[in-house]
Amino acid sequence: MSQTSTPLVGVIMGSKSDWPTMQHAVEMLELFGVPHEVKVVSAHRTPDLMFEYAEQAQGRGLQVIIAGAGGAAHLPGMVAAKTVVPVLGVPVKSRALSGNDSLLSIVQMPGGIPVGTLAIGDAGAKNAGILASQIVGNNMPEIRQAVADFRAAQTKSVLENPDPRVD
Ligand code: RP5
Repeated sequence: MSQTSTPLVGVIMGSKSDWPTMQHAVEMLELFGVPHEVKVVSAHRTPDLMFEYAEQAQGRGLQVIIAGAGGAAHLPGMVAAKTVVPVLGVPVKSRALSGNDSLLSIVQMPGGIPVGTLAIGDAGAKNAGILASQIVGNNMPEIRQAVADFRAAQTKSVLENPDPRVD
């Protein structure tokens, strides 16, 4: 589904350099037909925009925010601090520390302001897209079914190709 539908999931990231990772979240949202939007929102380069985005998220109808960031990755936690819309954090693999810095920055939220933290990098972004679709799917049967179909296809693919030497 395109960005022209009223978005239910907001995908934000700290930098354009995060897009090669975060595109995997968007691929899943598109696969399941989840209306979404995509935007660069930087905690340290555009702090006012970050607060505005978080403050307006609920009123604009967003049900989940996926926030990806690398290094001193404060974007997911800061956004979560300003909205009760659930935030899923994706630690982007950093050049200096391979994303270990991003992971610890995002996952170690003090009790009281949760960020649902995914794995470092592409797998985390992909799973954030799936998880966001599952959350939205609680109230949208067609999206829930699309996720169930995806899971069934994955299972079938493994069961039909059990020999690890054959592609
Ligand atoms: C973070 O700093 C971004 O999320 C990105 O992962 C990292 C590096 O940003 P750039 O210097 O590539 O813009 O804010």
